[in-house]
Amino acid sequence: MDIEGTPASHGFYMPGEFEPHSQSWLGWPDRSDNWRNNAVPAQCVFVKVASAISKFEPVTVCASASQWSNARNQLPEHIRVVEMSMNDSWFRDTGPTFVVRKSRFTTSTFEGKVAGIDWNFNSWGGIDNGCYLDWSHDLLVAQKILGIEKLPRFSQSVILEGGSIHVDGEGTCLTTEECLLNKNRNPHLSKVQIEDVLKAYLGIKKVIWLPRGLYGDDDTNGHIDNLCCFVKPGVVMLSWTDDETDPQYERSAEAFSVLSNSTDALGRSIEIIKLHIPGPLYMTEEEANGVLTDNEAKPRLAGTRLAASYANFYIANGGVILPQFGDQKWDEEAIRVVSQAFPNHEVVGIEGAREIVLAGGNIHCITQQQPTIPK
Ligand code: KQY
Repeated sequence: MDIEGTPASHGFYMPGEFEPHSQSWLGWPDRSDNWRNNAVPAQCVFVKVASAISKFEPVTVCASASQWSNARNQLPEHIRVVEMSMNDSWFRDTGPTFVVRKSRFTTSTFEGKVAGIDWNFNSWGGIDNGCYLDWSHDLLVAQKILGIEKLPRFSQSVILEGGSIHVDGEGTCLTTEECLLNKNRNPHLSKVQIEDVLKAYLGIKKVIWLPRGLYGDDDTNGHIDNLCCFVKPGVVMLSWTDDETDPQYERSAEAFSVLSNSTDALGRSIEIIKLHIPGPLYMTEEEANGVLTDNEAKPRLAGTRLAASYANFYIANGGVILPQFGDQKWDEEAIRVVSQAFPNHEVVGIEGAREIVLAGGNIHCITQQQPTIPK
């Protein structure tokens, strides 16, 4: 059901990821010009991620027709597998942004307390700058998910990926100028106009703009979800490095400065928890050679610095699903820092998350939470 008006005008807002979910959605990777070795290693990691999340909440994995049987065979039985066409499997960005409301507005034309925003999408930058040339199936993913769940849909022509926003569910949104103000997304919109869209669609009151995302996150032009996230209202976990010679240092330091000089929508100052990045990690010759080269997808080059961060985790009901990169020191430190920040969650490290980074994202980017109906 398509709804006229904005989510906020019907009383909807986007809850924080740390609030309760009814389920989580993932796609199934298969394109061999982005996932090395015909996506076989990546599929193993997606199985690990989906299985880990399913210990905390129901999971649905969507796979294209040619991959449905393969996905079904690899995934545990309690995970639902649905056939769905897609160009790639980044459901944070192509899935709906779910919104909720606590009661029906008297002016609202329909019942229901959960709905979804179906943003426009251009493959992270369009024909000239994007990751692949045909995103026609991706454009329908959000609508299909909302159709399966029989949930109302708010369609929006503005290009926006879910990985470019984080909210605290209490009126504050975090994003980066590098992505949302990039001319390859919505060149016709000013910063104020973009803020107005975020307010009307996410039901927020304040946007905190960080200048840039993670160093090397060129696929997404600096998505916020690779740099930082809300642990809870008033507390942000920020990717960090102590190495001042690392180009990431300047980016993290400027984000730290903006956050520490900001208040949130409720006027609170923001507590910042530093989460040290791994590495630096680089794409090997063997990894780059495993990716099929064609004229459809962005080429992958050996020696490229990987946009790897632990902040790209998924918060499930009572669990945090955290990337691990085979960097013993920083992997262990990330488990320690995240466990301390989420004392009521079990932190589950996913070994082999490097496979997802090789294709340009991580665990948060491949997942999409569907919130429960609020009380
Ligand atoms: O960071 C994300 N939310 C998605 C990454 C997409 C990379 C496409 N190659």
